[in-house]
Order: sequence, then C-alpha cells, then structure tokens
Amino acid sequence: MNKILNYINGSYQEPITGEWLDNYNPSTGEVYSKISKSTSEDVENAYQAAKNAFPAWSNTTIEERSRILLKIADLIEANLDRLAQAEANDNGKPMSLAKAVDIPRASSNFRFFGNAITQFASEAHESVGLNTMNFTLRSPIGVVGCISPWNLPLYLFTWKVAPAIAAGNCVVAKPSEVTPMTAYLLGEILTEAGLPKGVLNIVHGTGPEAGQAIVAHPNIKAISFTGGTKTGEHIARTAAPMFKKLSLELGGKNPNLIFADCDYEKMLAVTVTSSFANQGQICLCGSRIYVEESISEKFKKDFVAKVSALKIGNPFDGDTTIGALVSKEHLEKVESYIEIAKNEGGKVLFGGERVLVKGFENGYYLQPTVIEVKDNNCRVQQEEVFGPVVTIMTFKTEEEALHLANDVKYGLSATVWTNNLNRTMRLSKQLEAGIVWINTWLNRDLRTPFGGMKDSGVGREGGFEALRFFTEPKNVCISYTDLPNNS
Ligand code: TXE
Repeated sequence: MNKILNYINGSYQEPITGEWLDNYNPSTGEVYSKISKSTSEDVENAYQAAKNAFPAWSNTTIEERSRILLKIADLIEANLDRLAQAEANDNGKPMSLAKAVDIPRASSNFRFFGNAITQFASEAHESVGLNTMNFTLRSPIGVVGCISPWNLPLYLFTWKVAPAIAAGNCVVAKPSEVTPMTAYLLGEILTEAGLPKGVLNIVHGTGPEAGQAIVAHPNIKAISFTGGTKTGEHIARTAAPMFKKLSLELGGKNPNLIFADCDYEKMLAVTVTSSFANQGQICLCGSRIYVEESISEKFKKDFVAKVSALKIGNPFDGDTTIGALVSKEHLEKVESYIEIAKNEGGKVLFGGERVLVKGFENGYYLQPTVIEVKDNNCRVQQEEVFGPVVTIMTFKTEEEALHLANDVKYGLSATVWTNNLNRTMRLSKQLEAGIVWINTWLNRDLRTPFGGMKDSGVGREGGFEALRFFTEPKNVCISYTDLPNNS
C-alpha cells in the first residue's frame, strides 16, 4: 500500500515512531494509503532542516528565488493529470473540478508569488526639514509554519507556502491528514525544480499531534493557518504567549443577497455553483440565500429545478458535478445539520438524502440540499455546515437584507445580486465581510487581499498582503548633517 512520507531536508522519510494513519478514498470508502503519523520529533527534524537552510535561502537573490518558484509552477502544470487524479481520489471531488480549478490554481500560486516577489518594495519616508530619512527594511521572519485544510488541498497548501518561501523564509508545513496526497507528491516536484533542501519541509500527521507541535514550537515564529474556527481559536491561544505572528483563515457562513432587480439568469446559474461547488465544502460558498420576496416563489421553483438536475456521481465520471463528501465523519456531521434544521422548522425543498452510486456503494454521497427557513437564529443559519446544504429566507427591504446578512458571528464573504449601483455601494460598505462579490462569485484576482472579519479570522493573505505577513518590517531612521558652510 502507498505510503505518504514526510518530506524533510529534501528527501522522503518515514515517521520516527513508525506509526501510520489510514487514508480513505471518499468515493469508495476504502483505505488506499497510509499516512505518516508524525510527532513533535519529526517536527523538530523539519525545524532543524529549515533553520539550517535559512541563512543561504534568505540570501538567495530575488531572481533565483523567482526562477525556482516559476519552475515549480511549470512542473505542477506538467503534472496536471496526475495531480488532479490524486486530488479526486483523496478528496472525493470531481476530477474535472480538480483539473479545472485546484491544480491550475496551485500552479498559479507559485507563478504569482514567483513574479510578485520581483515587484515587492518597501516605503521610504523623508522627514523634510529635519534631515532625516526613514526606510522600511523588510526581512524574512525565519522559520514559519503553514497548516492547511482538506477542502482545496493543494490549492490552499500552495497559497501559503509559495509566498512564505518567495519572501525568503524556510517552512515547516502540514497539510490536512484527511487529504495529504498532493502535498506528498509536491515533494518530488520541489526536488526536480531544484529548491534547496530544507527550504520547504512537509510533515504529515494529525492536527493535535503534528499540527500542535508546529504551533507550539518556540522558534517557529509565524503561523499561517486555514481551517475551522474552533481550531483557529485553539491555535491563537497556544501562540499568544509566544507573541507569534498569526494569519488565521477560518470558517464562513456567507450570505447571498438576491434583489429583484438583478440579472436573473446569471444569478440563477452562479447561485447553483456558489451553493454546491466542491460539494459545498468551500469556506466562500454562499450557504445562506436571502431572496427578495417579490421574486421568491419563482426563484425557489427555478433554483430547485436546476439543483435537481445536478449529476451526483463518482469523481471520475466526466459529467459528475457533485462528487463524494470528504469523509464519513463529515457526511454524518452534514446530515446531522439537516436533521437539526428540520427539527427547528426548516422545510426541505430538495435533497437531504444519501445517494447510492453504482459501483461506489460505500462512498460518501449526499444529495444537494435546499432548506427553506423562517428564523435567522436557528442553528443551520448560524453555524457552518460546510457541505452541500443551502438555506433560503426571504426579505422585503434592503435594510432587512443587510441586517440578516450581518446577523451571524462569521464575516468571510458576501455576494449581492442587483443592478442598482447605489445599493451596490451602500451594501459594499456595510456588509461585515472581508470580500464582497457583486453580481459574481469566487472571482479571484490574486493581487487582492483575502481574509475574513469577526470569527472568520484575522489577517489577510493574497498579493503583497501575504508578502507583508511573511516579512518583518523594520524602520531604519538615518539622520544626516549638511556640509559645513565654507563661505
Ligand atoms: O478542520 P481543522 P476539520 C471547517 C468546517 C469543518 C470544520 C472542521 O466547518 O467542518 O472546520 O474541519 C490542523 N494545532 N473548515 O476538522 O481541524 C488539521 O490537521 C494545529 C473550514 O478538518 O480545523 C488540518 O491540517 N493544527 C475550512 C487543519 O488544522 C491543527 C476548511 C484544519 O483542520 C490542530 C476546513 C491543532 N491543535 C474545515 N488541530 C476553511 N475555512 O476553508 C487541527 N489542526
């Protein structure tokens, strides 16, 4: 059986304890590989490798760092089919999605930061009249930790490690133990691209063991984490006494506000995607739909018709739009929310049942589920389900829509469908979200800041924000004197 090994100091290594975790294929429900069950000892080895690599890597020219990142990007692209297949096997997502989104984006992450680092500059402030010049010296932090989740495995893993190494840091990284395969395969690519050994070390294992060892390591000075809000809170508590720099990208419960004056057909098509892409397992999914009352009956009918036409199937069928959920535990969690919603008065308009896929009977398949709710305070409106479940509520006025949208503890993204420019500006300013999409969804320009407000996290990633996070700014203040006047 395939073994998912740690990649430390440029080579694959077994975990020190010799212990392994089972890796499930969610589309079949079968164990298909073994994952290194690393402990703090493996993390320490990874840290030492990173520490030793840091002096040379942080002094490597920007051109050389950029060249290596671009080479990694090219190699990911060259391995598109292999990586997309691995992602679909590991995560349950349609291979077509992995091929169109996950793997190209992983390549773009390296390409983007390989280019961005050549343009990264610092501010200078001349104190005119005081003969003083200030400039901001930005240096890499040292050894940093990157911890990523299972929903977009290679996409989110590379979104962190690419800016970290571009900025001159060395990294100890851990992908989710639920979907470690593509991060494991990345090791081969790093070696082939000529990334010096120790610059990026990939350790596998559970969150409470390997992940915690990274966060608790006294000399790993910054942590970039994407995952659940509860885990983020725990990481913040662990890191706070050591004053570590933290970037936390956490959960979302994102509103999708649909006004009667929108471009209806575009809204309908995109809303199906924003509800169910990746089986609804994207922190940016618009899981709370609020629709203006005057079009609500038509919307419900048209939306359910489109959702019922989605094809649920094994990830490798070309026409599958909804694959398997990531794990049995997650499937059960999502199902429990459907029950909670029903018990709280929600009306299931479509879905809610498991699906048996022929030849894949033990896979974790669930119908896309649409639930009408009346009360914004019910649990399915307030808590992150992170699966193929959307709720629908109606509103009468813009004020009411805004209130409902903001009335949750999360603040990651919001989508608004309207052709009223004034409303667009009013809502963009007042919605409590790190990202507001108007008449679109998941439209990403990698130069933009990415992150959430409220319980959706702290800090921003993307573009120069990520390079700022992974560097330490220092103010250098130079006082100078004029030449003595000889006359
Ligand atoms: O995430 P975890 P889980 C949400 C979603 C989901 C819930 C739980 O609601 O149902 O989180 O998912 C590592 N110290 N999101 O349990 O546990 C872990 O090994 C250090 C939203 O899978 O947060 C993995 O690598 N690391 C999210 C990573 O953290 C720890 C995407 C994320 O796992 C750790 C995924 C610890 N103590 C789930 N405990 C999004 N925002 O995109 C765990 N980890």
